[in-house]
Amino acid sequence: MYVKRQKGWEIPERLATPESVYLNRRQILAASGFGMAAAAFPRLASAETDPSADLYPAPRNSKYTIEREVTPEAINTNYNNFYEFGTHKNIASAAEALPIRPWEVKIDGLVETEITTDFDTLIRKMPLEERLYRHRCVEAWSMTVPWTGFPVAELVKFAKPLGDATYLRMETFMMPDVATGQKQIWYPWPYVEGISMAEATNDLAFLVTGAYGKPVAKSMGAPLRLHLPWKYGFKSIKSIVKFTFTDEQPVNFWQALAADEYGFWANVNPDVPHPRWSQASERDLTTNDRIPTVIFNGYGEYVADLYAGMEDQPIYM
Ligand SMILES: Nc1nc2c(c(=O)[nH]1)N[C@H]1C(S)=C(S)[C@@H](COP(=O)(O)O)O[C@H]1N2
Ligand SMILES: [Mo]
Repeated sequence: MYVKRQKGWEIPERLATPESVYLNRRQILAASGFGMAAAAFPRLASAETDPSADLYPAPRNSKYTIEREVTPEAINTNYNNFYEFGTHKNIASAAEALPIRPWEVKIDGLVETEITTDFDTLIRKMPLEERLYRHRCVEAWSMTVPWTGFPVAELVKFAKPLGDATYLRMETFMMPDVATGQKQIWYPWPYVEGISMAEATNDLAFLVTGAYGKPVAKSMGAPLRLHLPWKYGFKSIKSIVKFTFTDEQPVNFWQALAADEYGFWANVNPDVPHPRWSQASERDLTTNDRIPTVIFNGYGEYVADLYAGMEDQPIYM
């Protein structure tokens, strides 16, 4: 059979887990006798009553299909970094306490007019699509996620930033009574991240509202999180409540905590080790295999240009 040699992001669809595996997960669970699925997975029940549930599944953008198998939903929703709910990976049940409605999103800073909008109003103004993206954590594990969402560029268009805005700063909720990790005062809460305007308007930069064909799980950053597949995972801030357009480079959560280990740009590069470990390879959570890490996590053709002439800056930490 003739197989066309393809670029990293255009690997054949057949190599990705078929949609039915996750879109029909509920049917599969029911058919296999897991009639108590809603009790075993309380999130499935809440996803059904989510006011945005009718928006899923969204059409898949076939430009972003990839070579790896989609990571099973149960792994993805139960192996998380979400320090607001604990410093370990097993935060899924604690995160269920997060109230995600009503959810206000504020847009401020260097914009024509400040906007405060309800999440459900915002999402219905955005063109939702599904994309398969690789995710590479700075801790050297990775997974493949069927996200649903819209390009950050669409949010930028909606926000109408002023010409002097050069960065987009994003902030997570602050609710220490619910997210008890936020009571640990040695962390610089709330979680903050930032990207340049050139990055924000790059087509790959994606605001996530869903995953696995339904509203995104709380453990994965409901109702609105970022995903930047060419950067280390910590850039992909969860449960966003505020977008601020600014002319100052934001200091992110991990930078504020340990600037010698975590930088602003954080682009994936196997040849630039973290001060305490190698970045040359990663553990794929889907297969548990150790696989080589690729520069820009394999998305260089989209984003390498963004960093031309910036060799004097720490773009890989
Ligand atoms: N608000 C917030 N966002 C966050 C984090 C966090 O602790 N808090 N962890 C980051 C890190 S280190 C990673 S790897 C990803 C993990 O996303 P996942 O749990 O959906 O895999 O979220 C990122 N976004
Ligand atoms: Mo991470």
